[in-house]
Amino acid sequence: MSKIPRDHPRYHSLKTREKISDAMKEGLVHSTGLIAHGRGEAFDYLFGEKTNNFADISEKVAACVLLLADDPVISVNGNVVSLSSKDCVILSETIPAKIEVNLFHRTDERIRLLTDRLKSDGSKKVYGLSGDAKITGLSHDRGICDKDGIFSSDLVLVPLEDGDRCKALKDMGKKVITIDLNPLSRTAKTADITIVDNIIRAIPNIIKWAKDLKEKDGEYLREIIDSYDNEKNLKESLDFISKRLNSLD
Ligand code: PTJ
Repeated sequence: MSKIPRDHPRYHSLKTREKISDAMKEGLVHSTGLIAHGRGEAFDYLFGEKTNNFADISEKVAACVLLLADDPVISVNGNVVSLSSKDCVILSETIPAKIEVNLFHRTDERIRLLTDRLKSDGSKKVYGLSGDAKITGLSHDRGICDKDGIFSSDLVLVPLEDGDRCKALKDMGKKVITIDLNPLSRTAKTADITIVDNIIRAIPNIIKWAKDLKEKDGEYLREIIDSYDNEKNLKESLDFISKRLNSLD
């Protein structure tokens, strides 16, 4: 039972820590996932723990790109499932998009546990277990994927990872959306659309935008996408941090 009092000023942050720590004890999250979470928390603190305007714009554009894709896949790891399993399932149904478990620290046991969690949260089909294809040019286990999932997709949503998979996916001709609180990460700089926001807030806001925009025609969505500049958006996120650090706000 949680000993965190509701009136603690850091209540939500501490509850989230507890959630991810429990998920590690259950075997869903890898121990290094806690370190990744800490890095995210530090950036979230600098961003005021809210969805800023630049993030809201990326979330709207992400919804448009997902709605226009032929075969989109939401790629999930231990951290993503432990924090946002239900939201990932709702997003996959809203678009619709496939969900695939893709792990850096890959074991059959973790894939099974994460698949079971997504299924108990409502997902009818989860990809990732067969691992019958390879992302070209990746030597580590994050390169193992499903032929009918990530391998044959045209768009992949890749939240919470800093590494070389984003570039490898782009080299295969896919579009990539990432959710990453660190605007300086390799993935943040390589993706087509970088959402600098906490996944806990980002996925519900993409769902909201997707519901709002679902009935619009392709031309309307393409105009929103064409007016977006990822590099400019990343720069705005960095300007936000530097202004905040200079103003002691
Ligand atoms: O589950 P596995 O085996 O695939 O392992 C996952 C690891 C831990 C390897 C994966 O999460 C990872 O690659 O971690 P990194 O390299 O530390 O990258 C994670 C990125 O996500 C960092 O840039 C963090 O700032 C960011 N991040 C962490 N928590 C959040 C976040 N971004 C948005 N929302 C968060 N809650």
